[in-house]
Amino acid sequence: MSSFESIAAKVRADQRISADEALFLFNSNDLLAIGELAALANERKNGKNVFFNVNRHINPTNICVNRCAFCAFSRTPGDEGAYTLALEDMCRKAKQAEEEGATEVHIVGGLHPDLPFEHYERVLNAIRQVAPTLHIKAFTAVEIDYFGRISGLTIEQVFERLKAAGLGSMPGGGAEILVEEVRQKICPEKISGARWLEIIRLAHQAGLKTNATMLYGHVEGPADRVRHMELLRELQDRTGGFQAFIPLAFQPENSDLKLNIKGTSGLDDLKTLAVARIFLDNFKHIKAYWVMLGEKIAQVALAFGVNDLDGTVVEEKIGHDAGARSPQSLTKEGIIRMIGKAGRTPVERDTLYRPLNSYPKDGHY
Ligand code: V47
Ligand code: SF4
Repeated sequence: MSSFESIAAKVRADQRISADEALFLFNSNDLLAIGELAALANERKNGKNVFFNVNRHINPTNICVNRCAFCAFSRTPGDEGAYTLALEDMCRKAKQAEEEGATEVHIVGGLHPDLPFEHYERVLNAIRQVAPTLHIKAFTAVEIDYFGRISGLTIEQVFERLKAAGLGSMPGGGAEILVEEVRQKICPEKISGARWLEIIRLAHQAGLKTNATMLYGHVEGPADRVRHMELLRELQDRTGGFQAFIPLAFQPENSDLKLNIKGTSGLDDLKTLAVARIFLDNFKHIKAYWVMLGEKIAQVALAFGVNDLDGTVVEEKIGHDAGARSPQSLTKEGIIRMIGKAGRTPVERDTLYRPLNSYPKDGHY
């Protein structure tokens, strides 16, 4: 039988908690006590430092053959609002980002029915040429699996080719909830949870760092969230290739998931981040993605075990097409102020978490 005290004793002694214990925390309403433990676990790993980066998102196309039920971003060819960016447009966005001080471009998009694998190599090569200082973090495991299918290449070969074209690391999307019964309800066309884990394992084997996300606040229950995180923790024990864990709060507008919900509660957001921080003892970074959480919850999350606020983003479509109320973009100064006002030390990082600039914790924000 779990009790809060026995779990707290483990966390204080820097010991791993079990899946049952994580579930116990999810089922508890003592948010402040959970938050305090998460803050302890985080401080041990990261001190007072909170990371952010200056980045820019580019979504090359919203045309997608999968049409996941939760996704308000995707379109079928011919639908109103369907788009595919020209190579020149992507290059212009990347170059402008570099000129404005970005260090990373984050590229993810739909699974386009007609574009060949070579198109994606061309995108990476072209961006690398016009904006050579940008780190290219691109393509979810779902896209990588698709590239394998449309090209006939093995996943190992896909990674070799993309790395040769300039791929630096991968984001953590497409994980959703890795439990099959949940996937069948929210994204039946998408690769299985087991396949997502396999592609990520191969990415790590190819020397690419990745993140891991978790889409929560829809049909899943606490046990599904815990199982999801347990699968990630097991893979991280084997590869060490994950950088950050990023819970994504489901935005319910304009999606085909007809749930009578207005979105996640602030309490659930904070508890999810805190339990993740405690349970995922082999992940260094827990990221509060302000786009889905809103700036205020993301800031409060810094007292609940979070040590990363993502970045400036600049142009966000996936959450905003689904009704996210956050701005499309934050300035670097705005992020520094959010972190500084929470009593933490803002640290600008590059994609691989090397510190670039840090700002005083008690500066006048
Ligand atoms: O995989 C789609 C999610 C993901 C909705 O790795 C939705 O640094 C909420 O993975 N409500 C893509 N979420 C975005 C993503 C990401 C974002 C920021 C940083 C990183 C990183 C990764 O967006 C998808 C899906 O899970 N998503 N629709 C929605 N309605
Ligand atoms: Fe396509 Fe990704 Fe949207 Fe699913 S979540 S429909 S795979 S763009």
